[in-house]
This record gives sequence, C-alpha cells and structure tokens, in this order.
Amino acid sequence: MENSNNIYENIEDTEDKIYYSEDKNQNKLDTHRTRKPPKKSSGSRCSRLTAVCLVLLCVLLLTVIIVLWVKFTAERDQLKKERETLLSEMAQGWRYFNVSIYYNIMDKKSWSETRQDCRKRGADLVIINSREEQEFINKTFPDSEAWIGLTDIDIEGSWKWLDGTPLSTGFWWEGEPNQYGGNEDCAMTGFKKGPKIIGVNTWNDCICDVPQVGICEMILY
Ligand SMILES: [Ca+2]
Ligand SMILES: [Ca+2]
Repeated sequence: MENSNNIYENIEDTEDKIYYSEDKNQNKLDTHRTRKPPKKSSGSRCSRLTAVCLVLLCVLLLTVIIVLWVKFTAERDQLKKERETLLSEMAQGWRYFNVSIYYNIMDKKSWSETRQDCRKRGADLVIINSREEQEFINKTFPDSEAWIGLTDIDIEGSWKWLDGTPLSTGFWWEGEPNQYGGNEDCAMTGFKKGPKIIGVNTWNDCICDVPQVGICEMILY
C-alpha cells in the first residue's frame, strides 16, 4: 500500500515537472518573440531601392553634363582662337577661299626659296584642287606670274603637287608645259601673253631658279 502511494506521488511529481518545463519553454519562446525586430515590409524596401537608384541616376546625369560642358568649352575656345588667327592673318594680306587662306609672297625668289618663305608663315606653296580654286587665284592675284606647289623635278613630265599627289587636272596655257630649253621643272600661275588674264588656263612650266613671286596656301581644317 505504501508502495502504491509512492508511485502516485512520483507520477504527480513527473506531471508537475512536465508542466513546469512546458511553461518555461513557452516563456522562452515568448521572450524570444518579443526580442525579435519587427519585420520590414516589402514596400519600404522597394522605396529605399528606388531612392538609391534615383540618387545614382542624378550623379550619372551630373557627370555627363560636366563632361559635355568641359568638351563644349574647349571646342568653343579652339574655334575662337582659330577665328582670331584667321582675322589676324587676313588683316596682314591673307585672302580666304573655301577651307584655306592664301598669301601672295611679293619678293621675287626661286621656287625653293619662295616655298621656304611660305613655310615660315605656317603655309606652303598653293595646291590647286579645282577649277573654282584656280578661278579664285586668277581673280585674287591677277598682277603677276607666281610660283605654285607643282613640280616635275623628280621625273620629267610627271607633275606632282607638294603633298605627293599626281596632277589630274591642269590649267596650262596653250602649248605648255613645253620644257623650253630642257629644264623647266617648276610651275607658275598667272602666265599671260597680253595685258590681262584671259580664261582660266594660266600655268606655265619654268626654270626653278628664275625669280618669281609666289602664292602660299594655309589649309585651316
Ligand atoms: Ca619639266
Ligand atoms: Ca614653259
């Protein structure tokens, strides 16, 4: 009988322990739940992401604007400088046509010396690429024969411009080039057999050492 009572007491103790343990675990769980930070909503996260993206976009746009502004300013300053140079050169006797300016060297010198004078001015003897350019030369510098940047000094009869390009269209006076005397290797423009230039064909081949004025060309672009 005494054993039976002990058994009942043990069962009651065990039940109490189980209940106590469950309460304890529940308390831990509750405590844990109360300490856990509140869940953030997906809407809040999305707003923050949008804000970050907007800031990055603004920074990117600002950078692009700054780069474009610096580039624009540099190009504007360069154009201003070129314009001032052009105006200054024109004031000193240069004439403008298409993308070049031209200058008439008035000292009479050999073809090579005249070329050197052009190069000292940042130019070279003129290269004539079109009928319009030849007409401009005839009209602008009508008073005298003048050296141009054309020679056949390397191979007789093979005329080349100073930039190495072979002559395709020439504006030779009738009967020229005639290699008169056997050593006419430099070309001049403005050749005429009367008081005025008639027509566009005014070139003549001449001895390179004969003193002549010359026409320089400075290509601007
Ligand atoms: Ca010749
Ligand atoms: Ca000739």
